[in-house]
Amino acid sequence: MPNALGRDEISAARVIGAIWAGALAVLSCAGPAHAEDGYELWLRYRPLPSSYAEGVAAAAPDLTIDAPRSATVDAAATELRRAFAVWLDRPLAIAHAGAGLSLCRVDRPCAEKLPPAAKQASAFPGAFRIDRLDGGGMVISARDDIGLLYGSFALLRHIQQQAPLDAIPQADTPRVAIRMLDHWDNLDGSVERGYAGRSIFQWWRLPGYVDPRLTDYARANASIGINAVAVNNVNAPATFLTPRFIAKTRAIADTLRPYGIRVFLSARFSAPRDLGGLATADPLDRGVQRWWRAKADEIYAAIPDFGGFLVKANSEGQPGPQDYGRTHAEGANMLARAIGKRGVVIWRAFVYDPDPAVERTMQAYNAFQPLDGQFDSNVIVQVKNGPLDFQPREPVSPLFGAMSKTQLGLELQITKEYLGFSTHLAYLAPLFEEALDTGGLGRDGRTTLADIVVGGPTSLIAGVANIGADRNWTGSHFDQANWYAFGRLAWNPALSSDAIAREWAAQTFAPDAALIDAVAALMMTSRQTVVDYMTPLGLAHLMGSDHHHGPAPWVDDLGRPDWNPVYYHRADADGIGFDRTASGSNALGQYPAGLAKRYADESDPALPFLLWFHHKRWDDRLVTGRTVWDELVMRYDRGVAGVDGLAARWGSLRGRIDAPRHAEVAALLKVQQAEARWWRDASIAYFQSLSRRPLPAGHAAPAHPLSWYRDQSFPEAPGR
Ligand code: BDP
Repeated sequence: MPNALGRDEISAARVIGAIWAGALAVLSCAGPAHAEDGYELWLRYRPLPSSYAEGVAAAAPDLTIDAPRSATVDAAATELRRAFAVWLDRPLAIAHAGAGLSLCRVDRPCAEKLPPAAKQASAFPGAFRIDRLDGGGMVISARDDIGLLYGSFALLRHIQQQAPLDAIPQADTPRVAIRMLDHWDNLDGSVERGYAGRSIFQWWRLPGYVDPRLTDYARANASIGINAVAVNNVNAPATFLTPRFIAKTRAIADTLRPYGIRVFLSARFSAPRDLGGLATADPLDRGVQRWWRAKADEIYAAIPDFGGFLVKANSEGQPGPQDYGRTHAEGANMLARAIGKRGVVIWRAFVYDPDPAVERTMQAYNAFQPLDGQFDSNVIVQVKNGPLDFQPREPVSPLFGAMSKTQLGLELQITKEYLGFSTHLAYLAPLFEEALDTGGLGRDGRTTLADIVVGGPTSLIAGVANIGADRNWTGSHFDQANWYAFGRLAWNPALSSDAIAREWAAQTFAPDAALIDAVAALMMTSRQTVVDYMTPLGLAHLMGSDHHHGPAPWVDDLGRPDWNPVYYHRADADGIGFDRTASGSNALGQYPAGLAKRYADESDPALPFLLWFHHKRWDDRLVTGRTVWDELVMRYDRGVAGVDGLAARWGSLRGRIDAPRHAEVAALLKVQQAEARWWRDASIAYFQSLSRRPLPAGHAAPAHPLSWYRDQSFPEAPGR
C-alpha cells in the first residue's frame, strides 16, 4: 500500500531495495568470503570479540537514514550493512527513526537531535561528524552525501580497529579538495610503471561491460577519501578524446560517481592536429581554441561532473605549447578556458629544458617560476615532490617555495618505479611525510610543503597509482599500505606515517596490539632500508636504464647527458657527489635561504643529502667519524642488514598472520634480500673501480667482478 507510506518511508523502502541489489552486486564480485588473498584490501570485516561486539550491537541495533535518496547514500548504507551483518551476525535492519545508528544530513529533521557542535559542521565538501546520542545510538552527520559516506567509512575503520566506542564523537574534514590517483594506464591494458598486472580499465570491453571490480575499486578509494582519478597515462595518445573513448570513460565515471569520485583524462596537447585535422595545435590559434571548447562540451555532455584535463606537455617527447613558441601558461590557460568553471586543468611541471646543459634538477624551476601569476584560476600546476624523479630520497622541489601566486598541486608516486617495484617492501608514507613536513618554504621560514598544498577548492595532492588487475590489486600485500597511506595523507597531510601504518595493519591483518607494533615497526624502517642499499647518502638515479630495475651506476651512453647515472653521482678517482652549491650548479640557490642552509648542512649524522648537494673526496672525514668511502660501504651493508631484519621480523610473525599472505610476503622478502645484496655488491664493485680504496675491515668483497653485474639484462622487466 504505497499510498499509506510517508515520503521518508518511501525513500527508506527504496533505499532498502537499492541496498539489497547493491549488496548482492558487491558481495558477488568479492569472491569467496574470507579468502585471504588480499582482494578485500583493508575493508576486511571480520567477527568481533564478544564483549566488543555487544557494545557495537547496543549502539547500532538498526540503521535509520534521514537524507534525500541518492546513490551515494545508498553506497554508505550498503557498506554499513555489509560490515554490520558480520559484526552483529544478522542483517542490520533499516528502521524508521530507530534508536541505533543513523545517517543524518544536517538539512533534514534529524539535525534537531544533533549536539550543537554538529550543526556547525565544516562546510568543506566531505566533512562529517560521528556522535554518540544520549539514548546510546550513534549518528553520522554531514552537510553533503559524500560526507555521510566518508563518515560511514570512518566509523567502520574505528570499529575494525576495535577502538573504544566511547572515543566517538569524532569530526573530520578533508584538508585538500582534490585527492587524486593518476593511472598511467594504456589503451592496450598495459600500465606504464605498473607492477600489479594489467590495467583495471578494460577498454576493449567498455562501455558494454563494466567489470564489477570497479565498484570495489571505488569503495576502496572512497574509504580513504580519494575523490578523483585520471584513468589514462600522461603519455596517452589523443585516441582517448574520441567519441568512442568518451563513451567508455563515461561508463567508468557512472560507476565511480556514487562514491564521490570524479574522472579526469590525460589530454594530448596535439589532439586538434591528431584528431581534428587542424594544421596546428598552437594555443593562440582561434581554430585550436574552438576545437578544445567543442571537445570539452562534448565530454561534459557525456560526463557532467568530468574533473578536467591532466597534461604532460613538452616533456619526454610529448607535444606542448613550446612547439609553437608559446609558454606553459599560454597552453594551460587555453585549455582552462575550454573547461571553464566546470573543472580544472592540471598542468604537470615535470619538464625537461631543451638545453641539456642546464642542470637537470633546476629545469622545472627555470621553466615555471618565471610564469608565477600567469596561470588562470582553474589551472593547477602539479609538481613532483622532488626536483628529479620519484627517487628513494630527494629534497623537495624548489618550486614549492617560489610560486606563491599559482595554485600548486603535489604529485607523489605510489607505484615504486625506483624503489624495487612491487617486489621490495618499502612503506612510502615516511617518504610522503618527509616531503609534506619540509619547512622553510615561505617568507616566514615556517611554511611547510603541506601548508602550500592544502586549502581551497583547487588544492590537490595526486599520486601515481600502483593498482592493477592482480588479485591483491597492488602486486604485493604491503603495497596496499602505500595506496592506503596516500589516501589518508591526501585527506590530511598532518597525519603521522606511524599512525597510518598502525590503522592499516589493524584492518588488514588483525587489531592485535602486539602484532600491530611488530608490523608497524617493520614498515617504518623499510624505506630508509631501501635508501641504504640503493641510493645512500643522497645519491640518486642509479637504476637500470629504461626499466629502472636494479643497479646500473656505470651507464654513460644514453641520448641526453642527464639521463645517465654517471651524470648524477659524478664519481671518479678523487671523489663522488654532485656539487649543487654556489661553487657548482647552485641548484641550492633555488631554495629559500634557510632551507638551502639546512640542505647543505653536513653536521647531521644522518647525512640525508650529502652527495645530492656536495661533491666529496673519498677520504674526506664526515661528522660520523668515517671517511666518505667507508661511510658509503657501511650504508650499503646497513641496507642489506636492514632487509635481513625485515625478513627475520616477518618470519617471527608466522602463525599470527594467515598462512597465504604470510607466505607471499615471506617469498618476496627473500627476493628483496637477494636483490639488496645485488645492489650493494654491484654498487661497491663499481665505485671501488673508481675509488681504488680497500673495503673497510669487516665488510665483504662483492660476490662477482664488476663485469658480471654490468652484463645482467632484464628484457622481462615489467612496467615499460
Ligand atoms: C618518469 C617515468 C616515465 C613517466 C615520467 C613522467 O619513468 O615513465 O612518463 O616520469 O612522470 O619517472 O611523465
